[in-house]
Amino acid sequence: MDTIAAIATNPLFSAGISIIRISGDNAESVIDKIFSCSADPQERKPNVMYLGTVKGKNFSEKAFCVFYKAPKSYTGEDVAEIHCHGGRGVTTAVLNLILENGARLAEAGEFTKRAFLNGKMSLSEAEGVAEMINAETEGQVKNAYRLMSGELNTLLEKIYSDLTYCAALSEAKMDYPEETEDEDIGACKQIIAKALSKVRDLLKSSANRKILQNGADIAIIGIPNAGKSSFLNAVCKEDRAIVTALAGTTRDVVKESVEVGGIKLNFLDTAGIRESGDEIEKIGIERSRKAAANADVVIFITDATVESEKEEEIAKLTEGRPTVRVCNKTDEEKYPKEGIRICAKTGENVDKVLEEVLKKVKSDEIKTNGVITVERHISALRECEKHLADCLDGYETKTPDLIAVDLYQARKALGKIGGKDVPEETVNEIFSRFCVGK
Ligand SMILES: Nc1nc2c(ncn2[C@@H]2O[C@H](COP(=O)(O)OP(=O)(O)OP(=O)(O)O)[C@@H](O)[C@H]2O)c(=O)[nH]1
Ligand SMILES: [Mg+2]
Repeated sequence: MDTIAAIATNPLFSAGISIIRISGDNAESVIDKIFSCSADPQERKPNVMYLGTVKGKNFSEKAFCVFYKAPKSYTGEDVAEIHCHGGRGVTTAVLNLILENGARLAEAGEFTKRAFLNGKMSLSEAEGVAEMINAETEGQVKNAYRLMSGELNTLLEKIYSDLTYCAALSEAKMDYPEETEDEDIGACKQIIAKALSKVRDLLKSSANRKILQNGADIAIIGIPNAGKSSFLNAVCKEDRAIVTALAGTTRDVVKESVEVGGIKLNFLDTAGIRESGDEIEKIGIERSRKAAANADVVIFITDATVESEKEEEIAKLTEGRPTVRVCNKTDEEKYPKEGIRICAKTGENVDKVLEEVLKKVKSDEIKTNGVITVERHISALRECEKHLADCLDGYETKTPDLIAVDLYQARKALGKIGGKDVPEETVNEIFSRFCVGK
C-alpha cells in the first residue's frame, strides 16, 4: 500500500496544535527524513511521543512525533503522527514536507477505509466514526459511541451466528433427513422468531432518529400575553423574541434551538391564539395551530392573571398530544390554573418545565438502547426482517431447502451492515463522505 498523509485536525482554522497523520509502509522512513530528536531512529519505541524538530528547506518547527507499528495502529499499517503548532502556515508547511518525502495526500476517509480493509473495524464501526465526528449533541455522541465501539456489530454477529446454526441444521436435514431430529428443526423456529424480534426492535429504534439527529420540535402555545415569548427568552437565556405588554406581539413563529440533557430541542414561540380581524395576526395564528399540530411536544402556557375561555379552547387543541401544561405569572396570580407553576419573567421553575419536556421527548430507545441512524443499516435490517418473516410463514409445512434459502438471504442482508459482501463501490461511496484526514 502506498503511504498517505493528511492533516487530521481541522485544516481551516488556526488552533493550539495540529496533527498530521501518515500511514503506510514508508511512514517511518518519511519521518526519518524530516524529524530529528534526542533518540536515534533505531532506538525510537512505538507509542511514545518524542519532542524534536521538523526540518524543511526553508523552515524549522518544534514538534512531537509518535510512531505506531503495524498492526497495532488505527489503520493496521505503520502510522506516524506529527503534532505541531496549529497555525495554518506551519501545518501546511509540515504536510507539504511530508508529501515531498515519500507520501501522497490521502483521500477523504482513506485512513478509516484502510482500517476497515485491514480488519481493524467493521463497516458499521467505521460509520460510527463518521457519526462521532459529525455529532453535535451529547445524545448524538452517546449514540455514535455505541456504533463506533461495536455494540451494534456484536449484537448483529450474535443474530448472524444463530441464523447460521439454523441454516446448517436445515441443510443437514436436506442431506441426511433421517439423521436430523425434528425437535432441532422446531427449536430453530424459536431461534428465528427471536432473531426477527431483535431485528424489529432495532428497526423500531430508528423511528427516533429524526429527534436524535435534528432535534425535537417543541411548540409554545397559549393566549396572547400569556408569557410565551418571555418563556422562550428564559429558556435561551437571551432576548430572542420581542416581549411587550401588548397582546398580539408575536406574529410569526420564532424558532430557537437549545441543547437540554444531550438532546437538541427546537423551541417554536408562536402567536397567541385568539379571534382577530388583523390579516397578519390571522396568518400568525394559523401558523401557531400548525406548529402545535406538527410538534413533538406542546408547551401550553396559561396566564394566572386572567380568566379566559379561549384557554379552554386551546386545551382542546392539545388533547391527545404530548403536552406539558404550564401556569405562568404566578408572581401575580389571581386565577390559579393547572400545570407547572412558573414565573417566565424571572425564569423561576423554567427548568422544571424543561425536565418534563425532556421526559416526553426521550423515548426509551434514545435513553438506553441506542438508535439506528444510518439509512444503509435500516434498509439492510428491513431486508433481513422480510426474509425472516417469510421463513417463519408456514414454517412447519416448508421443506428444509426453502428454509435454508430464506435464512441465507436474511444472513446476507444482516452481514452487509458489518461489511460482509459489500460491493467495492458501496465501500468507496461510504468513505468518500468522510473528511480528509480521518
Ligand atoms: N408578572 C409577570 N408578568 C409576566 C410574566 N411573564 C411575562 N410577563 C409579562 O407579560 C407580558 C406579555 O409577555 P410576552 O412574553 O410578550 O407574552 P406572549 O405570550 O409572547 O404574548 P403574545 O406574543 O402577544 O402572544 C409582558 O409585559 C411580560 O413582561 C411573569 O411571569 N410574571
Ligand atoms: Mg410573544
